[in-house]
Amino acid sequence: MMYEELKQIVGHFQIEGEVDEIKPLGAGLINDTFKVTTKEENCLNYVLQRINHAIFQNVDMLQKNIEAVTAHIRKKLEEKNEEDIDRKVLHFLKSDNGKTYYFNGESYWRIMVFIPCAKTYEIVNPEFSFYAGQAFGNFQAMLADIPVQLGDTIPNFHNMEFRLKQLREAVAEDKAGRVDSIRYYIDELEKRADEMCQAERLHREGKLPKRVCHCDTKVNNMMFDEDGKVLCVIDLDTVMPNYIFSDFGDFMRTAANTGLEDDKDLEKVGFNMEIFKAFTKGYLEKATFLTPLEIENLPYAAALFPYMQTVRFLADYINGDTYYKIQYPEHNLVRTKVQFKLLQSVEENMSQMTDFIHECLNRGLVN
Ligand code: GN1
Ligand code: MG
Repeated sequence: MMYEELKQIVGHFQIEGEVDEIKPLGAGLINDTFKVTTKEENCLNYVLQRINHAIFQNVDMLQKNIEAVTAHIRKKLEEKNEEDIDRKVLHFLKSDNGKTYYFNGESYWRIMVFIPCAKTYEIVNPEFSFYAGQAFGNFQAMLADIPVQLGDTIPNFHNMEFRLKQLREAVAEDKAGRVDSIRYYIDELEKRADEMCQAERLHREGKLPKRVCHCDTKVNNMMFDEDGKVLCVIDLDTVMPNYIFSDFGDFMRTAANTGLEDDKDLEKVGFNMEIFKAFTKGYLEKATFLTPLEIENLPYAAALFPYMQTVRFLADYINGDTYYKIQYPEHNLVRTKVQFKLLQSVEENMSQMTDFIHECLNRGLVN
């Protein structure tokens, strides 16, 4: 997209100062993100995003969710007399139509304030993971009493039964003629399908609640300050009611993977138990609302997310790459292989994870 067009879009929002530069930012697979730098040194900088409207079909609901979530978190931080609140919760600007988004006849756009002196990471050490665990536990705790009912910005987003149904449909249609080459993965996924749909079953039986979750706790969706402390959680598009497994599981899937999400060298991919332990400690310390059933199932959550992501990447590969941004034709297949290798490594660590959770329970680390 041309600089002038982007600048015009920015012009529909009340920013401080004059635009100097607009450059691509981040590594998200769904939305397009840009950093808007202003000329004046004492003015704020901004983040401009084009919302992927094919995926987030109800942008009005999406932004209402985000406004409710950020307002609630801000209020909680103010009540606690926290310092530096503007770096601890996102702030979205209103456009000239009074909404926190702008439609230019083609796409939906939004602008938030760029948080200064903050960093995101693709890889974290155990110490940072501990802080991240506290931050996500805290995030869920702060949102536990949000006074509005949040909408499902993507219906059935982390519903494993639904994701398997989508995979099976993709296989039946075989739009890109790729099914024959990936039979091995389909069979491996089917072997585990029943076990992996446990959350949906527990929910139906009334044993597992839905709580407000972030639902995209990739390690790179968190901003850290100069000392490695978490400032805030970003990428709020998928904040919606779900099982807490989502936030625990997706962080493990990304942070405890010793390789990259699209590593071509599968030798590098594996599950790092030190990251698991550190994150779990931090999370359990803050997520004091968890039920024993939720806690006991955290190892299941660690397996569920690489499993679900294998299903999602594979389905997209079979469909001919219509959902995730790709950089080369086999990209979704490479991602599928990584997630599956990670899942196998999680499975090898299952009993160790369970022991660790019991240890935490026995040592009273859990309320
Ligand atoms: C997408 O937008 P991003 O890159 O943070 C996806 C997640 C996947 C992830 C895989 C709305 O997240 O669910 O886990 O890619 N978001 C959506 O990397 O589908
Ligand atoms: Mg992201």
